[in-house]
Amino acid sequence: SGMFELIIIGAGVIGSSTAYQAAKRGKKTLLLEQFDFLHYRGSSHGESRTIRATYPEPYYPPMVIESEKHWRDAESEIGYNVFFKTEQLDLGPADNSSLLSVISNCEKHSINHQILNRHQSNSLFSIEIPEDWIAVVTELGGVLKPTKAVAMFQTLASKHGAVLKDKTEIVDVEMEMDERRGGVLVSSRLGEKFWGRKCVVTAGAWMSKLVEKVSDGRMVLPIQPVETTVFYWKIKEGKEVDFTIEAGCPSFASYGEPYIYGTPALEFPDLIKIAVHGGRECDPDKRTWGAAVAGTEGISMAVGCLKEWIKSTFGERIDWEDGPVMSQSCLYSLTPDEDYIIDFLGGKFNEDVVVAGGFSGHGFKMAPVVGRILVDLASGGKAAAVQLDEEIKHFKLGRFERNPRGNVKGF
Ligand code: PYC
Repeated sequence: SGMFELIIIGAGVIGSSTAYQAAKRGKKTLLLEQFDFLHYRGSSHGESRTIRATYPEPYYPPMVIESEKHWRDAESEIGYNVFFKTEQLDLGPADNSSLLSVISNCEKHSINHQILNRHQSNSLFSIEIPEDWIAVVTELGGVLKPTKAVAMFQTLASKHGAVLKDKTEIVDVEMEMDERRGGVLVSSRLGEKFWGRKCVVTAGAWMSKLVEKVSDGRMVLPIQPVETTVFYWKIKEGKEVDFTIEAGCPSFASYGEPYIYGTPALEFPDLIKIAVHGGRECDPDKRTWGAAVAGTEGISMAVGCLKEWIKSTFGERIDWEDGPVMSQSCLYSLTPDEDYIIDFLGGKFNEDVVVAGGFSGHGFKMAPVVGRILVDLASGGKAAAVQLDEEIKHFKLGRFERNPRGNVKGF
């Protein structure tokens, strides 16, 4: 078959938004997925993801601000919403260095924010914090609907002419040897071959395995799959407080130890999502589900922490005594510094293969801007990388020390 300008391996939110942006720019695009589209085995499924512009690192807020525009553009094009906006409330000890950096980044990037003491937090949001804590309110927060958002990008990509193919596991990526043809050859387990000018690998928790395989063991990306579990808690009946977005409930994060976060009641009536950022290392192809996960020590510790936190923060408005009423699991792809990897793969692939992964549990919200960057990089090569340097310099593979075999060292 003919040559695609861009082949994208992995149809989670990053790959799907990349396919949308590439196809919209008129590029002949192929989006490949190893399982069924919209499957529940990776990091892009489910009912809610947080969006917030509050970051301790100065380089993420502009990416979130740009993403908001792209989220709204895609919504207008498809005709439904995937982004439910509300305020973001970040809580923590008044001297917490991450929270102080969040505040200085709000100042730096002109993000409207207000700093509240415990009395103001309690009266404005019915969220109680300790005496020596503060709460930072910003206007860009809320919830993204993941499965719906990925379906949106796939539908739009297809509308703009992209070819979408699922149940296609990729086992090899090679450079085309015939110089007149050029480009990259991508092979599936079933023996199909796809030919592209450029290739972008957005394989989520499978990133490291896939790159190791296609580089014949020479390149090992430091991306560790981690299984996390989110919990839903019952809002007690008959209480005056309304935890919906319509009633002004914010999305929230607590910069204590551990980092706890939550989103308003939206996806399930009378339930609120409150969870701990973190999880346990796993092999994405050998997961234990359900009861096996629920029985782990990590889960009981997380639930214990959450009960204490909910009791002191929301008191009797949420039923913490009986524990969560529902849980769902999902994968993170952690890098050692929890910053993303967005770079050319290098080696024999030079600039023809671009990798994007290691989103470390905080990438969903930024899928639109990452998609834009990936299409820029894949189309413009090294010259584009120079132009984008300010945006991508924190995401380069070179930051991980290389060992003598040329591998990128892990943890
Ligand atoms: O990006 O806000 C976030 C987040 C919270 C928990 C995991 N990721």
